[in-house]
Amino acid sequence: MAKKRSPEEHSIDPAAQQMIIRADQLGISTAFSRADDMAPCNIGSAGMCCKLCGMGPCRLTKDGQTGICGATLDTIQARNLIRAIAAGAAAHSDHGRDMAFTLKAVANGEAEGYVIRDVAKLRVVAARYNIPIEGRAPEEIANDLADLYIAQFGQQRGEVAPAIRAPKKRQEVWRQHGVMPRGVDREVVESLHRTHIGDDQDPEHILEHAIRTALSDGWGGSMIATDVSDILFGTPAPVLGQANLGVLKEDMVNVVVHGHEPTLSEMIVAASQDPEIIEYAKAAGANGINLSGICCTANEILMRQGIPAAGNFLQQELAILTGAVEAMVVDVQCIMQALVELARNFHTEIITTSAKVKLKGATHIQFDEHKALTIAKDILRHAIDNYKNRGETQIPDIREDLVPGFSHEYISYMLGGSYRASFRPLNDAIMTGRIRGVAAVVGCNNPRSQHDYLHTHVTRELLKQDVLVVETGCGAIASAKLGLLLGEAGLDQVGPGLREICETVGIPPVLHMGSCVDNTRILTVLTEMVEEGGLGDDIDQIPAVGLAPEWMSEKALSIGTYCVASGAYVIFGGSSPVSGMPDRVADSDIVQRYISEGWEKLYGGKLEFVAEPDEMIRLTLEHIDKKRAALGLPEYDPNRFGRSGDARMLALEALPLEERQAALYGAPNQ
Ligand code: SF4
Ligand code: MSK
Repeated sequence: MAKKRSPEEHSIDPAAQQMIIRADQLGISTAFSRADDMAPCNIGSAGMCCKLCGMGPCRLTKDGQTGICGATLDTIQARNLIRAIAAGAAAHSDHGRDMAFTLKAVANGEAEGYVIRDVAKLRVVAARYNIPIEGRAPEEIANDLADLYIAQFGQQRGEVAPAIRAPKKRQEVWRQHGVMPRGVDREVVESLHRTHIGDDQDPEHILEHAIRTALSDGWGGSMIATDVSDILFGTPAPVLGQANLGVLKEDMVNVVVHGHEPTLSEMIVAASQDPEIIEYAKAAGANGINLSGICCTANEILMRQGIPAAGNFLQQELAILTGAVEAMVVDVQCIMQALVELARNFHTEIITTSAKVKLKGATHIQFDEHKALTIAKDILRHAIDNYKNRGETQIPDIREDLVPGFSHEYISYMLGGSYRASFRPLNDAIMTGRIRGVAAVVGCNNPRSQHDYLHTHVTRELLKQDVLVVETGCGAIASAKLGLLLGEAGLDQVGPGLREICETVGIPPVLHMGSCVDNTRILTVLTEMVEEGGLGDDIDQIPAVGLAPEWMSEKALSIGTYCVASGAYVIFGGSSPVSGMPDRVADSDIVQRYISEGWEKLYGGKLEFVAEPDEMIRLTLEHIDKKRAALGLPEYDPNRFGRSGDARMLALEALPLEERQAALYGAPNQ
């Protein structure tokens, strides 16, 4: 049995620590305590177990050993990996499919309560696919775009449409290696087919299709999900929000939305503002309804509506432990089955809403986009009716402000203004060395490591090194809780050149770009940086790295792989699902080496698993500097910058008047 860790070892977040202590006092298990109780299987976690058929499971723990069918260790590892990637791609893409069907329903006036909020984005996106836009109503354009997007899932031949938005050279790389995705469902199905007993048994060939499957997610299903969410609910722009369990309110009906799809949560936001519902809450003795989010549903409504985030993945149970949550409304992905059992200790009602996700013991209120507002109100009434059942509460008085909402459209606008929106200033800042490079620090929490520590440690250290950080998913919420997503609070922690840029543009040093499907926004930023010029002609030349320090989901593996296929160096923390045990079984890390060195030769990007956070930081900086050198950019030198902007003004203000004037205007003439 693994060692029992203290609350401080479980999480760096004091709000989380308080609830972990409460769970302990009440004798309730959480993912933290269960992770202590359950040591991971070292054979399975190294990718050395196959259970694809009834002759197995086969565990390959000796040199030269094969499965009963003769499968070698590298084949088994490659099959395990591609299956995980396919599941991740399927989850993201099914989300995208549902969004596309909602767009279709809205375009045809069949979706109660929804409107097309961002007509400008609709027109821009439709025009990319040559859908006529001039002189047409938004609904007509939306109908055509919805048809095109719905078709991407079942398309059998050709290329998924959003792939034309990648840099030209990148598209050629994909065509040349035969990994351009044809249709989303086709690539996922083929992954499952190829890994059935007796099919594809050449690991490199299997992993080639893993690339194609992941690309069908990043440049397919996920990109569709992000586009449609923006069109229907508005493209994010900076907004003030709050994060952590302290956003729950003692005197209000607390409804926590959790999962991923914004379709229902956006309607719950609208319904919570309905005077009739507010009145209903007041009649129940509450001061109103307090909505908050967990995981990526939190990110969706936080970045568009400023609705607070109660926490990230590992805080879903902790929110219930406050005793103050009347209803936790879940849709799809990252929802722990433990919620129902945990909620039995309190009054919290767990409400499932997706036709795809039911939990035994939860209340199911089926979501239907055709009558979304009615369903949202129904859910809120359930929560309000439950308010009277609330018992003793303990809400940590801990929350932090943040500014999320940095879509690629907004980044381009903030850098160049309305009339000359552009990535030029960002490219220039990298080219001069004010910004050393860019890191995307994204992904989940994992109770095997200290909650939020790896995310925030890596982020803070990179900021000190003048690396601009963009974040999504649960990682973004981790940084938010630490104050890094708030300009003034974060700027004293960043390097001198980056600080100048943040002060000049007026941005926090960490940009919150959305939920986990929104990693496609990062692909778009990288593409626009390439198109802007000065940083090479493909994504693999940009001084940029992707990191998922606390990953746990299969979706993270799909994201990591599509970023590699797009040319990025991607570093995952924690353990590698294909590590093998080289100390016990020679060459059992063939697959691990292939997805690094092999993929780099083919795609310019590589996927590596690095457990040690300081090593992650070292590798990131080394890669950024290598890419800078290859582009012929000046070597990074922190001493060249930092003498302008707000910091300089503060230093000047501290000087006596004469010295200040001399510094500003030169010494007076004698
Ligand atoms: Fe064993 Fe081969 Fe069956 Fe896998 S497919 S369980 S290695 S016999
Ligand atoms: S919710 S996939 S834990 S980021 Fe998107 Fe968070 Fe990872 Fe789920």
